[in-house]
Amino acid sequence: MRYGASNTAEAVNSAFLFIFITCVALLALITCLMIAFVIKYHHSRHTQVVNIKGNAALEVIWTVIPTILVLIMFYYGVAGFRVMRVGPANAFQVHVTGRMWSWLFTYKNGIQSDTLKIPVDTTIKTVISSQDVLHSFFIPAFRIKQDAVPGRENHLYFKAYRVGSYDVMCAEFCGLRHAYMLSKVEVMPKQAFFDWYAKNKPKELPKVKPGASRTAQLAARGAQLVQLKGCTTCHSADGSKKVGPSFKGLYGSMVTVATRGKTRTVTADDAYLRRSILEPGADVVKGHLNIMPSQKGLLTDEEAESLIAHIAGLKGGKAEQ
Ligand code: HEC
Ligand SMILES: [Cu+2]
Repeated sequence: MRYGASNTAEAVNSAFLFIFITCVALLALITCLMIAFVIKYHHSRHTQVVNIKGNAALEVIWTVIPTILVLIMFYYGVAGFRVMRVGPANAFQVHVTGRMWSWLFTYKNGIQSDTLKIPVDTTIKTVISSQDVLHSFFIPAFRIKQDAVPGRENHLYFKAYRVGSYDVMCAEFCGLRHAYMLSKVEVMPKQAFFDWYAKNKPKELPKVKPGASRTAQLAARGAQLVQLKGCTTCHSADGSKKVGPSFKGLYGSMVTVATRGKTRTVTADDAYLRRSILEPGADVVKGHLNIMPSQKGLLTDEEAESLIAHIAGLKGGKAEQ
C-alpha cells in the first residue's frame, strides 16, 4: 500500500508514524501506571515502608522491550535512507543547481528549466550542486532535503506517486532573498512528460514573427533567459529597484560606477553590458553591493548576446539607480 506523495515521503512518514505511535503509547502507559500507583500505594493504605530488593523479571522486560522498539526505529531509519541514496542505474537524471536566488534544473538532453518537471512513477536521480554559496534543496511534500554545495555533487533519489504540483524551497540561509528561492516540482503523467521532453528544443532560438530580424529573435530568447538564468530575482524590467538596478531604460544611459575604487561615469553600451554580466565586479554600479554572481562560463556567447539584445529592448523611462 502506498501513502504519501512519493516513496521518500512514504519512508519518512512510516518512521515518523512508528515513533509517534510508540511515544503516545508509552506516555499513556506510564501516566496510567503512575496514577494507579499513587492511589494504590497512598500512605493511608501503606503505613509500613517496605524495602524492595530488585526484580529480575521486571528488569529484563524494561530492557528488552525498549531495545526492540529502538531497533525497529533504526530499521525504519536505514530503510528510508536507502530509498533516498540508492536507486536503479536507469533512474531519470536531473541536475539541480542552487544559485542566489533561484533553482535551475538541467536535463540530460540540454533542456534547462526553472521548475522541476518530472514523470510520475519513475525513479528520479537528482544531482545537486551550487553555483555560489550553500543552499539546500527542499521538497516538503516528498520529505527530502539535501545540501547544495559549490564544487560538489550530492545525489538524491525519489519517485513521485501522484501527478500534481509541489513546492520547492531553499532550506539553508543563503543571503538577502533566500526566502524567495521558491519553485515547483511538476509531476506529470509519463506520456505528457516525455512529449514535453522530446519537443522542447533547448538551443533553438524562439520563433518570433516569420521574417523577424536576428536581433528580434535574440531579444525574444533573452526575455526567456533572464528568467531561466535567475537574473529576474535581482533585476526588474519595470524600473523598480530590487537587489540590483532595473534593466528598464538602462541601455544607452549614463551609469555611475566604481572601477577599482574610482568613481566614473560610463555609457551603458553593448561592451559595458557584456562586462557587467561576465565580470560584475569590474564596474560596480553606485548605490549597489558587489554581489552579482559572475556569469562567466555559465553563458554561451549567443546567450550573452541575447541578454544584451533583451536589455537593449527595454528602453523608455529613466533608469533608476
Ligand atoms: C544575486 C543577484 C543578482 C543576480 C542573480 C544577477 N545580478 Fe546583475 N547585478 C546585481 C547587482 C547587485 C548589480 C549592481 C552591482 C554591480 O554592478 O555589480 C548588478 C549589475 C548588473 C548590470 C549592470 C547594471 C547597471 O545599471 O549598470 C547588468 C547589465 C546586470 N547586472 C545583468 C545581469 C544579468 C543579465 C543577470 C542574469 C544572467 C544578472 N545580472 C544576475 C545583482 C544580480
Ligand atoms: Cu538558497
